[in-house]
Amino acid sequence: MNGMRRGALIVIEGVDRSGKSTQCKKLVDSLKAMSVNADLVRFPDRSTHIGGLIDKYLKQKSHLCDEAIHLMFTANRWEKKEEMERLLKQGVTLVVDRYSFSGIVYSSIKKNMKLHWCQEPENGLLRPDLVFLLTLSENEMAKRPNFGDERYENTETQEKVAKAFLDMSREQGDWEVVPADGTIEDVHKVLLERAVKKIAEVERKSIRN
Ligand code: ADP
Ligand code: 2DT
Ligand code: MG
Repeated sequence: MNGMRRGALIVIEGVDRSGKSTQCKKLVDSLKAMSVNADLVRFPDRSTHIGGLIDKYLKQKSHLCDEAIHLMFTANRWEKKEEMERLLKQGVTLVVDRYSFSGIVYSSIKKNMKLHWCQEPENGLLRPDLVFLLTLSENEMAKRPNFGDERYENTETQEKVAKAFLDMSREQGDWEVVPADGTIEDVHKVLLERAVKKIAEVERKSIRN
């Protein structure tokens, strides 16, 4: 085992259009350009069977009760756990576009969905080494391109989501709240610098559950 270095598990969270997908791709590209082994993971992963059901729900082509869709999003993470762990052990850093925190936040803002109930099935999944929370000012939120027509893509939900993410960030270690109003390059520079530091910091540590 001597000489084996593991990859880091780095998650990017935030409201819709905060730049998560843009930043995830750029981060993976820059890490690869620096010869760091890195890969992109996204949740929901719509390519699996469960992911297909989630896709239909998000596109408003199906109805599921709040509890059922919550557990499906969680199952979509559980079905990727083994593969993610294997990659991390092989030294691949995983940059993850949304994770359990989106799962907890988007469900727990719904009526009659308790935070604790939403958190429970996430326990035992791989614990990220670093979570970036991208935040937008109200002004910048209004300037970003229009919402699509998926479920949750409306101002009222997004305001609740933004607040719930911030509340969550106050309770956790390993979170970096990154104001994401700046240019794509400015935000990228901040994320890359912190990610590189974290990758070096955890490479000899064990993977956390
Ligand atoms: P998310 O994945 O968080 O929903 P995206 O990365 O898809 O966000 O970005 C949403 C939209 O905003 C895209 O059109 C993208 O090009 C644009 N965008 C992303 N980052 C910035 C930025 N820093 N400044 C201005 N526009 C941005
Ligand atoms: P994007 O594919 O544009 O990121 O939108 N969601 C996501 C949940 O409700 N629970 C989850 O566990 C996850 C990962 C947020 C995906 C939408 O799905 C929501 C927006
Ligand atoms: Mg996205």
